Amino acid sequence: MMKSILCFSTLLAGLGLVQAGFDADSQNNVAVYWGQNSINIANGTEAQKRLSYYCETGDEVDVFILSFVTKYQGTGGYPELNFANAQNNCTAINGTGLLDCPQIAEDIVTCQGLGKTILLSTGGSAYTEGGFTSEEAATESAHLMWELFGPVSDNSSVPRPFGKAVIDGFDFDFENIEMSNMPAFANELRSLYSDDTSKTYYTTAAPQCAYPDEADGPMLNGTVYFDAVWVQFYNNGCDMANWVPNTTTQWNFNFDTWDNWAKTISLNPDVKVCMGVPGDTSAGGGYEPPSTIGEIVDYIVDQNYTSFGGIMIWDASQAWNNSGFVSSVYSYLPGASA
Ligand SMILES: *[C@@H]1O[C@H](CO)[C@@H](O)[C@H](O)[C@H]1NC(C)=O
Ligand SMILES: *[C@@H]1O[C@H](CO)[C@@H](O)[C@H](O)[C@H]1NC(C)=O
Ligand SMILES: *[C@@H]1O[C@H](CO)[C@@H](O)[C@H](O)[C@H]1NC(C)=O
Ligand SMILES: *[C@@H]1O[C@H](CO)[C@@H](O)[C@H](O)[C@H]1NC(C)=O
Ligand SMILES: *[C@@H]1O[C@H](CO)[C@@H](O)[C@H](O)[C@H]1NC(C)=O
Ligand SMILES: *[C@@H]1O[C@H](CO)[C@@H](O)[C@H](O)[C@H]1NC(C)=O
Ligand SMILES: *[C@@H]1O[C@H](CO)[C@@H](O)[C@H](O)[C@H]1NC(C)=O
Ligand SMILES: CC(=O)N[C@H]1CO[C@H](CO)[C@@H](O)[C@@H]1O
Repeated sequence: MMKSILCFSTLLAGLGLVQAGFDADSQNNVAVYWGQNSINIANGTEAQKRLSYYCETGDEVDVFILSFVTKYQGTGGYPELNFANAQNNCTAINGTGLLDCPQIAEDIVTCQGLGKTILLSTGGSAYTEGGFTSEEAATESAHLMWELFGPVSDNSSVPRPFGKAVIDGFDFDFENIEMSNMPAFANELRSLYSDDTSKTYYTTAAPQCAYPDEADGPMLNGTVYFDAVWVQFYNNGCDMANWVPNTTTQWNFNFDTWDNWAKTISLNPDVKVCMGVPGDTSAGGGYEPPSTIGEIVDYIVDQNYTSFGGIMIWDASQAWNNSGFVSSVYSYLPGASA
């Protein structure tokens, strides 16, 4: 058994397929947010490109997180979407804030064919809805999200933004806002995952490193089963810039807190804690070059923070303009194969 597994991974490495989707047993997962064009250039070579471009050129990336669903209960009672410049390739769906995005649909299939896990994130710093007024509204919305983005159902007539493409799970990235009734939403969605046994669906969140996280806190408090969290170790007093080399006593950089959260509070004690980093100097405060990220990862591993699961990068547009960043960061992760 062991031997055939080894042969299989050798074969994959030989083909140059270094990564193949989210792996809960790995410490070298790489997740990248796509959709918000954070480089903020509308046209030209530096602007965000279509999703498949990043999947085809990002061998080291396991997970792409599409951002963002900006509302759960928007115009016409449907969720709303925003993909920055990528939505120029979508059309509005009449009577809703949804978008019909055949190119993203095509690219989701292409990316999944390359082994990538594709998640859909709700939130972002512009999210202002604050969750749901009741548990009933939350569970109803979970069913609608599943119908819109989960497996295709013959008896459903909802306008699916990605057509027949089916995402691999849902991410929560709520910031600067108090959220109501989110555990009910997340748990209902998770219970729907079992409707489709043809593949594994994931639930993830991107809290700030300051603990407890105000916005995602109620979901992280032992109430919701998360497969991974992409903790934002940027823009905060606990971020990577506050890591001090050559000491085990870190006063501010707080990966220890999150490792402890994983092992003692998280509903899933084997949840993976991935370190969220900015992809370039202006993608977020506290940018560090790959070599420093590598030193921080060494510290995390030396401290036996075994919940560590890899790196999250915000976002594709900036990381790709920062030549070599993604592959270099990957090379410093435990068990990296290149
Ligand atoms: C929009 O579509 C064009 C034509 O296929 C493609 O080259 C471009 O990368 C797409 N842009 C985005 C941001 O998805
Ligand atoms: C959009 O829907 C409204 C009613 O919901 C209808 O009056 C209108 O004609 C529709 N527009 C298009 C372009 O389909
Ligand atoms: C569609 O049918 C399936 C069973 O085939 C059922 O579980 C599901 O609730 C139905 N969905 C809707 C929207 O009616
Ligand atoms: C988490 O749960 C504890 C105990 O039930 C409670 O005291 C605390 O306020 C909760 N924290 C958050 C962020 O929800
Ligand atoms: C501090 O640690 C770094 C690696 O993290 C090492 O390269 C350097 O030599 C150390 N410096 C001292 C003074 O120990
Ligand atoms: C590292 O942590 C794990 C639990 O996560 C524990 O089983 C193991 O004994 C620890 N190893 C060391 C060297 O402390
Ligand atoms: C993109 O990368 C180039 C080359 O390093 C750099 O000169 C430019 O400032 C970057 N663009 C942005 C918007 O960061
Ligand atoms: C030539 C070209 O691609 N123009 C686009 C530049 O960006 C604006 C704003 O996003 C689009 O509306 C144009 O189509």
